[in-house]
Amino acid sequence: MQIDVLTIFPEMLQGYLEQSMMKRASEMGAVTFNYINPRDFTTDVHHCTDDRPYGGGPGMVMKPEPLFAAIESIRRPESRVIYLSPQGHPFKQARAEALVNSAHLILLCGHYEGVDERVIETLVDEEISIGDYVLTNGALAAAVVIDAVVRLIPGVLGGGADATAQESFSSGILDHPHYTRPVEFRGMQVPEVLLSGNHAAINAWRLQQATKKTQRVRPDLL
Ligand code: 9D3
Repeated sequence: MQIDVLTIFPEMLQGYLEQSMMKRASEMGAVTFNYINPRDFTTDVHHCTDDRPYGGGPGMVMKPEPLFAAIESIRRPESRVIYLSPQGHPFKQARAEALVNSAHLILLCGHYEGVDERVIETLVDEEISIGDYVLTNGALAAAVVIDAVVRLIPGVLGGGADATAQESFSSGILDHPHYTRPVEFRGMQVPEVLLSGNHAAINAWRLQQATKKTQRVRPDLL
């Protein structure tokens, strides 16, 4: 899988994508990350990527010319162009599971107030938001989407073929509590059932705990 990120602040993403699991994924050849700076596709002397909004109002808007030039220079028939913006579809695990089947993702990070609407109408296949809160720009959102997708590429996550099969959100509810040694810590005990060796009882307890937690914190999932 190839992932090209269009951003005027590539360093914001590089720091994250060059560590840990994302680094491992690119080292094993499961994914290739490229960074494309729209500034490199400007033709004016000051290399302007933004301009004032028609109709007035605060902030600046990313100009269409550098974004069209940048995207048209890298896009192929199999490319999927995703624009990260607060106006996008809320990002869910199901989208990550669908996107992992793409050969080429182009992630366009919003900066300033957003991008010229003609870019969205003409070049963007899908607009994604990572949640209902306000970020300063789309770079962190791109890192979130990339992380969620790349860890699903077979072999990237350690722990065998179905390491992602048992996890929270795949089952539709939150995870159960976890314990490790010591069996008593500052007077707090590990629940007896987990020491029993009775796997049917352990699974029943975990499902009950997960359901209670989901009811309490995320009733919308039930
Ligand atoms: C006043 C209107 N604001 C839109 C809600 C302006 C605005 C705020 C923040 C415009 C851009 C941004 C920068 N955010 C993103 O680019 C972004 C984002 C986000 O802020 N929240 C959740 N998901 C995303 S994806 C990209």
